[in-house]
Amino acid sequence: MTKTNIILHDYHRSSACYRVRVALNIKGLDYQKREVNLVTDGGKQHSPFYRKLNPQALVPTLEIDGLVLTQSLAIMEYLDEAYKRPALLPEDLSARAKVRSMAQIIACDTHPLNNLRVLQYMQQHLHVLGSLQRTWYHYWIEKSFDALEYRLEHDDDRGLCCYGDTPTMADLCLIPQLYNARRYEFPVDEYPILVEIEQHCLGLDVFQSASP
Ligand SMILES: N[C@@H](CCC(=O)N[C@@H](CS)C(=O)NCC(=O)O)C(=O)O
Repeated sequence: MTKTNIILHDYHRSSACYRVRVALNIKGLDYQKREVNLVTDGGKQHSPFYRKLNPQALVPTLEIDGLVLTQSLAIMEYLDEAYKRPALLPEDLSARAKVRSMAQIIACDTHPLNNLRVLQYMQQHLHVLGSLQRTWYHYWIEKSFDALEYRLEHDDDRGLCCYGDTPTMADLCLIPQLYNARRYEFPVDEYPILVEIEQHCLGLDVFQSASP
């Protein structure tokens, strides 16, 4: 059997890449990393070479035997469909919707508001920087973490992870977002359930070897 050739265009601090690194680890897939440094020389994501792969100039991009995939949620879904076990989504239809909903709270409604290009735009075009930028950053994390903490507190399906005792896409989005929150000195301790899930996940090899 020929070996699958997998290349992850990655930046170690990117939380969207972190999601995909954990997904690849859970699936037990070997892959090569190609660093796309988002900071040096104005950001390597803007290079003509990289923009051909990913015209949005965002990481991650995953190449699998020449197939080019972008958008971390789409990549995780692809991996979950192509490599069934261990699964990143539960079997049950309504449970799958629940997990996707938690993942999207982070990936669709939090992370895009605090992304590097948003912060750079605020700084360069709107002259919002320093503590004002931090206020913005914290505000959007708070909105989502409040909602997630509440949901998980009232959800009987919660276990060691957001759903049950094994990591799903919800955890793959939450743990990197907690990493970002800590980086920007957001008071995560106000969210005991999220932190408990984080502690559990960070004890697992699949997260440890993916962490920034
Ligand atoms: N929705 C995209 C978001 C990707 C994204 O925003 N990546 C960030 C790093 S976490 C990035 O490449 N930022 C570069 C920039 O803002 O210029 C995904 O989930 O893959």
